[in-house]
Amino acid sequence: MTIATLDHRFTEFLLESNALKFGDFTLKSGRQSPYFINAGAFNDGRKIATLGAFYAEKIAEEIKAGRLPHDIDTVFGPAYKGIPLAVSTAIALTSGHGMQVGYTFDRKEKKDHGDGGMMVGTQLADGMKVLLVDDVMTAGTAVREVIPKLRAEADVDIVGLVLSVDRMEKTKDSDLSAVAAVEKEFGFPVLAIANVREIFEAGRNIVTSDGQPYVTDAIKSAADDYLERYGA
Ligand code: OMP
Repeated sequence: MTIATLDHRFTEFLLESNALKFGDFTLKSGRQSPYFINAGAFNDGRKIATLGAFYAEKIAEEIKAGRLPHDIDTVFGPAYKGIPLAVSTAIALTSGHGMQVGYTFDRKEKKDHGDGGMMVGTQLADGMKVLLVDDVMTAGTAVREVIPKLRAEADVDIVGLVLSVDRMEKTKDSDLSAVAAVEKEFGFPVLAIANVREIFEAGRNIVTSDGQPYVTDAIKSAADDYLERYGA
C-alpha cells in the first residue's frame, strides 16, 4: 500500500471542503484567475482542526529537515484570517507533536483600555522565535504588511512562514516567484503545504461523489493558460 503524499492528502481536503473553487475570480493583485483558494471554507470544528493538523505536519517535517528550528516560541497569524490558523496550528503542534508553543495575533484596531496591547495571545519579546502562518500567497502583499507590525513590538526572530498554498506566481516586476522574492527580502524560508501545480496534478485523480474528477480537462487547461502567463 502506498501512503498518499502530504500535498495529495491536502488537495483532497481542499476539494472536499469546497475551499478550492473554479470559475472567474479577480485577485487582490488585479489578476483574473480561473481558480481561487478560500480559507474561509474551513468553517467548522472538524475542518479547522484538520487544517491545523496539516500545518503542524508540515512544520514537523520542516523541523526534521532542518529548515525550521525545533524551539519555536509562538505561531503568529495575521488578523483576521490568520487567527484560526495560528490557534489550530498551535493546538495541533502540542497535541500531535508534543511541542510547547504559543499563539499570537494582531489587533486590527488600537485598543486604548485594559492592557492596551496590539497583540493577543503570547506577547512578543526580544529574541523570541516566531513562526508566521498565513493562508495563500499570490504577490506577498499580506506578509509585507504584517512584518513591520511584529518588528514594532519587539526584536523578534522570524524563523519562517508556512502557507496552505503557494500560488507560484511571478511578482509584477521580476521573474522571481512571490515566495522567492519574500525569502530573498526577509531572509527566512517560505514553505507551503502544497503548491498550485501539485494541487492541479493531484486533483486530476481525485473524484467527486458521482465519480467525476474535480479537475476536468477544461479546468486543467484554464489553469495551465493562467500559469503560462503568471506562473513563476
Ligand atoms: P497576496 O497578499 O498578494 O500574496 O495575496 C494573498 C491574499 O489574497 C490571501 O491572503 C487572500 O486574502 C487572497 N487570496 C486568496 O485567499 N486566495 C487566492 O486563491 C488568491 C488570493 C488573492 O487575492 O491573490
